[in-house]
This record gives sequence, C-alpha cells and structure tokens, in this order.
Amino acid sequence: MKVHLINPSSVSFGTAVITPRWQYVLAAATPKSFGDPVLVDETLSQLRPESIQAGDAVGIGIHTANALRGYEIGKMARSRGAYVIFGGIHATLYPEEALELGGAHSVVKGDGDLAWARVLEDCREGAAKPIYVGGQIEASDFVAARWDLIPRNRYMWASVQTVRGCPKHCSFCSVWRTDGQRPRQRASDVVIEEIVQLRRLGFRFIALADDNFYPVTLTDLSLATQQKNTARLNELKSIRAERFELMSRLAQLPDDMVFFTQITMEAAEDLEFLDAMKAARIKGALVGGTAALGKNFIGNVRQAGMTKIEDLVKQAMLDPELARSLLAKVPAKEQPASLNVAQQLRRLSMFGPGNQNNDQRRDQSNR
Ligand code: B12
Ligand code: SF4
Repeated sequence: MKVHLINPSSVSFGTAVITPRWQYVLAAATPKSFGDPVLVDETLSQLRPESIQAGDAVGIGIHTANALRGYEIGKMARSRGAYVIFGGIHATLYPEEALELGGAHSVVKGDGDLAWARVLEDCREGAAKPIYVGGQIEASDFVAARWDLIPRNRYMWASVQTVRGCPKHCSFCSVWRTDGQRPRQRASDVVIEEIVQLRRLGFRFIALADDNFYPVTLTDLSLATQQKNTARLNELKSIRAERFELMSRLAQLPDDMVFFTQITMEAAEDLEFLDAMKAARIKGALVGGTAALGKNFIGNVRQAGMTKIEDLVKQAMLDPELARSLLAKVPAKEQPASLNVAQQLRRLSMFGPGNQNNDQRRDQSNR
C-alpha cells in the first residue's frame, strides 16, 4: 500500500512561495512500515491520476479555498480503488462535506500528528472509520516535519510551527474553533532543530506558521494582576517566558536567517517583545487590523471619508501624522491606540527605516 499526501490546487506554477507544512508533518507521522509517502503539491504541478493504484491510501489536506479541487481528487482516487482520507482545517469544520462530495472513506478532525498512523493501520486492515477525532494534542506530541522529503529549489520559504491555538476569538476566524484558545507552544529545542536542518538544505527564509506568535499581551498580564489571579498570572508569565526563550535562541542563529510570522496589533505596544522580535530577525508580521481598531471604528472611519480600513492602517504605518489628521473627524474616545503603535513600529524599524522621512530613505537607498 503506497501512501500519497496531496495538497490540492487548481493551478500549478512550477514553483511556490511557502511549503505546505502539513504534508511534511504527516510524512513524519507515517509509520515506517508504509515506506516514504509520495508528496504531491499541486501548487507546483498537477497530480497524475495514473500514479494512484487500487489499495493505496490517499491523504488530502484542505482549507476552504482549495476544498473543491480536493473533492475532485478524492472522487478520482476512490474511483481508482484507493482509500481516501481528508484532513485539514476545512475538513475539520465540515467533515460530512468530504464524505458526501469528496469520495472520502475517512475524515480526520483536528490534529493529524497522532491520528494519521491509526487511520493507515485501519485502512491496511480494511476497517477504516468515517470519522477520526485528532483533537488538539499537546505541543510535546507535535511531530517534527520530514524536511528530507522536500523537492529542491521549488519553494522560497519553508514553514516551521512554534505555537498552535490563539487566545482571541475574532468572529471571522476559524482558528480559535479548530486549534483552540489555549496556546500550545513547542519547546524551543525542537523548533531550532528543524530550522537548522532547513538551513542546511539551503533555506534562509522561514515562515513561522503560527496562529498567533504573540499569545500573551500586556493587557492580559495587567488584568490577571488586577484580579489577583496568581495562578493565571503565573501561567501567562510562563507562556511569555517561553516566547522570549525561543526568540533568544533564534537570535543566536546565523544572521542570514530571516523570519516572518503572525501577531496581533497589541504586540506593537509591547516594546520588550518587539525588541526581542527584532533581535530574532523576525522581520515581517501579518497583523489583523480590525481586531485592534475596535468595533465601532470602521463605521466612524467610513464616515470620516475613508473607504477602506486598510487605507487607514497603511497610512498609519507610512505616515502617522496624516493618519492623525484624518482621524481628527473621529470622536476622541473612538480613536485607536494604533497611531501610537505605528510610531513605535517605525521607531524600532521592524517594517522599514526608523525615524526618517521618505526623502531621507530615498537618499540612503540611492547611495
Ligand atoms: C502559515 C499560514 C499561512 C501562510 C503559509 C501558507 C502555506 N503555504 O502553508 C500564508 C501567510 C502564506 C497564508 C496564506 C493564506 N492563508 Co493561511 N494560514 C497559515 C496558518 C497560520 C498555519 C498553517 C500551517 O502551516 N499550520 C501547520 C500545519 C502543520 O497545520 P495544519 O495545516 O492545520 O495541519 C494539521 C491538521 O489540520 C491536520 N491535517 C492537515 N491536512 C491534513 C490532511 C490529512 C489527510 C490528515 C489526516 C490531516 C491533515 O494535520 C496537520 C498536523 O496536525 C493557518 C492557521 C491554521 N491553524 O491552520 C492559516 C490559515 C490556513 N490560512 C487561512 C487563510 C484564509 C489564508 C489565505 C486565504 C489568506 C488570504 N486572504 O490571502 C491565504 C491562502 C494561501 C493559500 N493559497 O493557501 C485560513 C483558512 C481558513 C479556512 N477556513 O480555510 C487559516 C486557517 C487562518 C484563519 N485565520 O482562519 N497562510
Ligand atoms: S487573533 Fe488572529 S488567529 Fe487569533 S482568533 Fe483573531 S484572527 Fe484568528
């Protein structure tokens, strides 16, 4: 029985930006008795149906955007006599869809690290169940990815996960439902080992594929202090200490390494954390704007004449003075802390040169 792990995509480019980490994690979770799985990432090249034989096991990972292509592959693989197993964030949220529309024999809900071996053994015995609950396993059970299987020179960035789960609960986001609100942080040793392995393979750019790299905010700490909730305070402090420990280890890696990750805007008020990120060469961070700017803020900004909240955030990053003048029309109590935040980001030059105007920046880049 050959094992296939397929990352569906309707379009293929021959080259891709970031590795689909789930494939390398499930490859590592595949028991040795099944041999090395065959990895097909359709963002690189399309799956060849004839590569799938009767009796093979075909694992397909889907998020919402590639679910339909995943279902096409599932039906095709089943028609060729293979066992079809779906997993990933979309299959976790809508398992019945993969069973009804994707030709699935089985769906794994949640983390695949431990459940995958169970599913394969059951397929081998012809006793696959429709649903497996992978759940939210402890960080110590996260499986390190098998980077030895990566095709050379096809990806620009590799992806390493340091934490799963996010304490927030943004209404539009699936993460806190699927990965939970308790941050499950991997020990820094295993994270560094993976990064060192990837560097030896030639990678210099690493995406820290985390739901939220900044799981404890200064507000969380001060609330726990005000509530005199010592247990909570200690728990938060320990999560935070582990983040700093990881960042200090990243900072010791060769200085040609570059990282990016995902944080909430509140990180920008935490200068100690920003300094540590900078030292760790985490040079980019995706930030959700709406969460930081508050519920009524979007409406107020629209009234103030801006069509898109993104415009304001962009302006705040590039030119806090302009953003402040635009905000003059918004009642003071509704104005976000983000202007202050933007200044801090600029000062720390995380996203570009520090306290310089555009002319100074241009002068420097012409030298
Ligand atoms: C890193 C990341 C990115 C990176 C890198 C993406 C990449 N190529 O890997 C970047 C920044 C580029 C990105 C972009 C986007 N992302 Co993104 N991303 C993530 C993030 C934070 C981590 C993904 C990851 O690598 N996790 C680590 C791996 C190991 O975990 P995993 O994929 O969940 O896999 C585990 C299980 O799900 C399961 N599993 C997965 N597949 C399979 C298959 C089988 C057979 C089995 C048994 C088990 C199994 O086992 C795995 C191990 O436990 C997730 C959040 C999340 N929690 O998933 C969002 C997330 C996947 N992204 C999301 C979105 C919306 C996007 C974008 C569409 C954003 C945009 N508007 O442009 C784009 C789409 C890019 C694309 N074409 O795929 C959403 C998807 C929502 C949904 N319902 O599908 C998520 C869930 C974030 C969210 N806030 O809701 N993303
Ligand atoms: S902070 Fe980010 S990951 Fe966390 S719930 Fe909100 S959008 Fe999702």
